[in-house]
Amino acid sequence: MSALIVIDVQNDFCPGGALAVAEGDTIVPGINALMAESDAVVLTQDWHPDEHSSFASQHEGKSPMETTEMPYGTQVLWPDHCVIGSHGAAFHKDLTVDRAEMVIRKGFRRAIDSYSAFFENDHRTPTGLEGYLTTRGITQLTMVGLATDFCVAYSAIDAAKLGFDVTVRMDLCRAIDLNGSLAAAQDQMRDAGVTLL
Ligand code: VGL
Ligand code: ZN
Repeated sequence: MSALIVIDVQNDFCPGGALAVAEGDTIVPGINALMAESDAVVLTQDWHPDEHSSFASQHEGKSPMETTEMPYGTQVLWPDHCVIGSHGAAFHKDLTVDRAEMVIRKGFRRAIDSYSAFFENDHRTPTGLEGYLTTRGITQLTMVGLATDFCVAYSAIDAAKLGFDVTVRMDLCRAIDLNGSLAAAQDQMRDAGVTLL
């Protein structure tokens, strides 16, 4: 059994959004088409409380795209984005959300960010998605969405480490590409055994 995992296709990651990814909206029609060919569809949704610790606004003297040290490691500080219940946190209006059987929200604990759909950024706290997929007998995953070099890459690497057969459709992803993060993410995905198409 296979599943299509659609990562964070939300208004804040599309042009006009708070953390806009260039061309983030252009992948929506292709993702919708791919849903029709998948046994199961899962959507992820970045979902932060308004004082989330990944927001630069919560750190005196820090600007977006700078980093800080958190108990779980180095964290990039972002503009405020995907605040719970906001328009920015909603899915892009053209995404076919009705086809999804599962929506997994992540990043809802103030003190810790969660790029991956499987584990929060401590690489330890599970989101529950592994159990959902496993109990449904799903072993093959195709990943698409935003952003290639953060939430897609972290999700794909964790999934491969957990033993899923993982393919990332690069044509249906778009990247933030902060200081070479796209090239680094591609290398790390390949090293983890992820197929990049
Ligand atoms: C993401 C930065 C912060 C993503 C989420 O979806 O890639 N990036 N929160
Ligand atoms: Zn976020």
